Amino acid sequence: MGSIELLPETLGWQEPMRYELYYWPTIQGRGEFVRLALEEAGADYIDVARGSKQHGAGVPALLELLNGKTVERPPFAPPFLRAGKLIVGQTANILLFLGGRHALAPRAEAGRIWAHQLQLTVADLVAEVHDTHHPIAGSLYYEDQRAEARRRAADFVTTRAPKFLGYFERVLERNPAGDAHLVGARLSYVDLSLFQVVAGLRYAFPRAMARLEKSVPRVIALHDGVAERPRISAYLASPRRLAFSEEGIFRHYDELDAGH
Ligand SMILES: N[C@@H](CCC(=O)N[C@@H](CS)C(=O)NCC(=O)O)C(=O)O
Repeated sequence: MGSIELLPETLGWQEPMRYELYYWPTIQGRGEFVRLALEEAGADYIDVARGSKQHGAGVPALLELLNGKTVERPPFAPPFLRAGKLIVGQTANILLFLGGRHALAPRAEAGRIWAHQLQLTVADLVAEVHDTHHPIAGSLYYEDQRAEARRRAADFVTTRAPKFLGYFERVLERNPAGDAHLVGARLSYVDLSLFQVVAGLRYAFPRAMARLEKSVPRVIALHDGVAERPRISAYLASPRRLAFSEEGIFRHYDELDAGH
């Protein structure tokens, strides 16, 4: 992976440092939004929980920071990112941090806040996607909430997914700098996240997406453009990109897709 960055002295480091991403090792999940930003930035990072226990990594290292009694600012849940002494949690907050450091967001405040606003909207969408298969409780098996999942997913594919994707389509349409990007004239972390949303929705709800895609051509064009970026296409073809599965957030249960 690419360049080594210097963190500003105000954050307490002068040494070149490697980011440590902490996320569940076997799924894309919310960690994927961070991975995509790190990959596009060519940042030097390790995916700690995917490393081996012998080298002080693996899930125990993640749990140590999550549950450790001495962490002054403990994250609530993965993903979180360690940058030297700083531990940053919440996907949208991690991206706010990385966006500023790797030119993946505008520098000016209005643009930065706009990007963050859109990312928080992605987070809302992700939570609703999760709830299509776990509408009652994350601690229960899907099989224990199938009836509720069917009702929830039916509303998601007919009402919520069109509303969210239609919103991002309008944002693209109204961008004064052109409809290739959500924010300004350049790629931002929000574009990377919208790519992931489209890829995930296609995996989870292929029939619903086949219908919906016709009404959001700019969103689909953005997805395709991101997939073709050299660092992203290399990442997608690499073993670092985990496959979608029924363990992650975007799950394919045929009975939850449209037309059932
Ligand atoms: N709002 C947080 C949600 C984090 C989250 O829910 N992480 C999941 C994995 S994707 C988790 O492990 N949650 C445990 C829990 O909520 O108890 C974010 O966007 O990062």
